[in-house]
Amino acid sequence: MSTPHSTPLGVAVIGYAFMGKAHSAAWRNVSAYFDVPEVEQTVLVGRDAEKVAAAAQKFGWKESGTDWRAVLERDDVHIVDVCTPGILHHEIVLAALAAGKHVIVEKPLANTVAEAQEMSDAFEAARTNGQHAIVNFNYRRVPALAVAKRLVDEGRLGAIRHVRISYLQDWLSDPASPMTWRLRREQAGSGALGDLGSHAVDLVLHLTGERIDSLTGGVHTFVSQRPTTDGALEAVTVDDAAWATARLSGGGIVQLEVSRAALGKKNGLALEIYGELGSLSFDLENLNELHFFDSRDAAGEQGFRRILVTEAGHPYVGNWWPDGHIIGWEHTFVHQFAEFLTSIRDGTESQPSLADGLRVQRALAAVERSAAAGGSSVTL
Ligand code: SOE
Repeated sequence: MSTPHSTPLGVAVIGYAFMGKAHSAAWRNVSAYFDVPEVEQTVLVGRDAEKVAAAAQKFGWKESGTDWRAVLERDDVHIVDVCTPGILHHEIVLAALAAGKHVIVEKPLANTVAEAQEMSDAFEAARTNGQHAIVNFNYRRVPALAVAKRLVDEGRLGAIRHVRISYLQDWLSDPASPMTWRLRREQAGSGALGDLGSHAVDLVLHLTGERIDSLTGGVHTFVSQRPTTDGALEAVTVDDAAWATARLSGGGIVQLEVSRAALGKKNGLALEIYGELGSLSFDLENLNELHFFDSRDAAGEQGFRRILVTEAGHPYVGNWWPDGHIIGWEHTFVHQFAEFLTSIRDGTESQPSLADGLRVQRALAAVERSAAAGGSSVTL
């Protein structure tokens, strides 16, 4: 039985690779920046005892473990956060819900519709117990996309006519890129379709607030075999790319395209929504910006305006930095400290040095001296 309001809420993350790392950073920061119940990074779980212990220490977890079932029995774990390959989502989520835990699960929810249905049904029962569960469609929480949602909900776009969304990556462009669990149907469920298409479909449904009533679509695999670690070739059993043309319940048309073989695109999520009254466009490569066209602007002054979504009134960003300080700004501090700690470890000179600070100071003082001298030239 969960204890939803006891604090701190103990968290267990299952999986310590890319998503485990990203979720760890989020758990580490969330209570420091947002007014939310206190959380505790109780335990990080993975299959390899040594590797998960090292990751736990690095990412700030109190403990590590290799047995997710044992973790579900603990009273000090209230939230179970599933960052495993898709093949384990169904089993772990059902068990976590049965154990009374709140659940976060990475996208896509499951490898099959049947699994997803069972998980969703299990949650319907668990919610009466006060439990909570989410699928981590994290792009909904990009501030610019939250503003997009607000504009659509306020009717600023009017009826939606077109949605164009593409999510393109290129890490599978090279046929020599090795086999991974993401390329095995039994482990991942599907390829770019589930991995990237799940985000794209969720954004379309979330932002428009409509249903997809019908669609035509396709999938394609460009490279059908890939090298394994021992040099053999293994068949790729998922798609490299997928696409669909869909009709929304309100009559709009959706064009959706996802690929992990779009050379040059590293993590390109682009979205355009065209409505009867206004239009929006967004590109994750410029995630602090939203472009908005309002047909009610004065004639002769119309055009897409760039909204820099960094102000206190915008969703989420006020909890980070003052107006105008983009998200991503905080990473420069981490980078600075990483350089500093590296130089301490390596015995190299730390920079920017105090001498650099002095140079700057001299230049500033020279400006004042020049100003005092009526703008005449001064030497440093
Ligand atoms: C890999 O393609 C991946 O990490 C996805 O699994 C994530 O959901 C996406 O946000 C970034 O790319």
